[in-house]
Amino acid sequence: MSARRFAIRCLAAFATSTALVGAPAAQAAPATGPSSGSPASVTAVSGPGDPKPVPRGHLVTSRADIDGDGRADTTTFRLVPPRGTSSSLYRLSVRTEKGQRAHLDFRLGYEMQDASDFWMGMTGIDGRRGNEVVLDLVGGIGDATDIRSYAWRDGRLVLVPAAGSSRRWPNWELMWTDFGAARGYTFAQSGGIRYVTRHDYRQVKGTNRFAGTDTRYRWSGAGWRKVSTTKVTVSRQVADTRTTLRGLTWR
Ligand SMILES: [Ca+2]
Repeated sequence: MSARRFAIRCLAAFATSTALVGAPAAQAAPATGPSSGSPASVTAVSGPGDPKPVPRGHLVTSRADIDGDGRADTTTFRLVPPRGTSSSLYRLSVRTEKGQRAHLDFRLGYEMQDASDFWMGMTGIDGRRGNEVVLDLVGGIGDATDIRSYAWRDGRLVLVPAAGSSRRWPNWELMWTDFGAARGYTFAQSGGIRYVTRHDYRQVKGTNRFAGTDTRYRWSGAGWRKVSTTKVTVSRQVADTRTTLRGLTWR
């Protein structure tokens, strides 16, 4: 997914994100029911470091290790056929290579919107073995993002809150320089420890420079722990490079 697409999606971020997005409706439970899907064309070309494009449709299937045993598991995100409800039910399901199952349900977006619209990919977010599932719960509607990461923990799928986020808004929050601010994250691994730096800048009035903070967090085992905050002033060009999720390997 390109930075430009993110930027376009940001236009109405303040107006629509809360109205359209529901919280996960259920915790992990045995996954049941048939899968549905209609793979067709492939989404827009992505650049280096961006999530990999997936076939458009009502079913996304991924093969990456999620429980940390090094063996590929099956993760799906799909539209559940509606039963007279106005919003659409989507289900994130995992079946591990060992045969363990869990799922999370979401009510999202407009009726019958492609499941692939919400899928970003699988990548290592936290400092634990195994990948996390990354979804954008806005799914391209309303020009906003609501990026959330989910991990496998002891047979359940659980939210991994973004570093520095609030309980109410645990998403990985992005903002773009076209809107007079820059926000994003840079992930890094050092000495076996997972770090992420949250960039949070505002445009300096009347200039082409952006000033704010880089706040570094480390994965503590139970969550992100703040390490340090540094004040920075950077050019617009540099700020533009910090408005995504950088340093991730998408699978
Ligand atoms: Ca596995």
